[in-house]
Amino acid sequence: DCCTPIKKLCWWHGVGSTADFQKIIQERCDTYTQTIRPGSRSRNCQAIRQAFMSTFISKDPCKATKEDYNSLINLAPPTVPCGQQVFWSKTKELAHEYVKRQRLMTLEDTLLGYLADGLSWCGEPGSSDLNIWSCPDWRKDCRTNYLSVFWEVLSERFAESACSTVRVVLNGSLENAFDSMSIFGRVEAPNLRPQVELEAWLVHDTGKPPSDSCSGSSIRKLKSILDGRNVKFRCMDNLSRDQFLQRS
Ligand code: C8R
Repeated sequence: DCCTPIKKLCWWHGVGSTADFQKIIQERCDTYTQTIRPGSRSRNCQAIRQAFMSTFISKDPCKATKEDYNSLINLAPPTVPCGQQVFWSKTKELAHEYVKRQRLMTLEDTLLGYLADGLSWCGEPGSSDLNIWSCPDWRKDCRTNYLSVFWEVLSERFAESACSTVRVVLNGSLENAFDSMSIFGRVEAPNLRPQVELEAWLVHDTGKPPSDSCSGSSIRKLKSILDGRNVKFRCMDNLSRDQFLQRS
């Protein structure tokens, strides 16, 4: 049993909750609302922190539902101005570098994405504490854990709100630059609205030949998901990381 109580704590296969989780959420929220986006409509960081905690505290860490996150997401929906949205898959650091140079935004540039980036959290039934020892792993324990469901539901809302032209930065150094099991593949691409235009950029490591291209089977798969939703698609390939960042 993956959840044998030892010292009343469950031992899962994933990393435990980030130390000082609440404090980090509060501090990041204050920084975001006061320094990073001071123009954004004023948000109550104490209420956001409390709403975040109550999504998972005292609950079975394997029984997260999208609904658990509704009230939190409604306090700070992950929307960005039309035409500024950037998705990524297996290119997190590059995508962030890219948006910094442009007036563009990833999910981590919205409040909830910024708060949660790089953190881990889970609770346990019958306790008001976070489990700092371990949290369920997506593969080994359960898919319906709070961390996975958070990114899925936040990404879904982010994709649903897309308008005009949006971009995705894909990793051209992988054999399959488009992964239909990734969050971009499972959640974001299938939730783009009709009439949105998606521009895919396949970017490979500088100094190496690309491993996938716009005519490869993984991108054809992406195209077919989008065709089914009437989403327009353009694809740019054979760009090294340096070329991509320079033209941006
Ligand atoms: N998105 C998903 N996951 C995110 C995330 C984010 O913004 N930010 C973080 N830190 N994570 P991957 P993908 C964490 O396989 O599956 C959105 C989560 O723990 O390289 O295609 C974003 O809008 C998650 O399990 O990419 C982006 O467009 C991994 O990082 C896609 O979804 C995902 O890493 C990226 O998700």
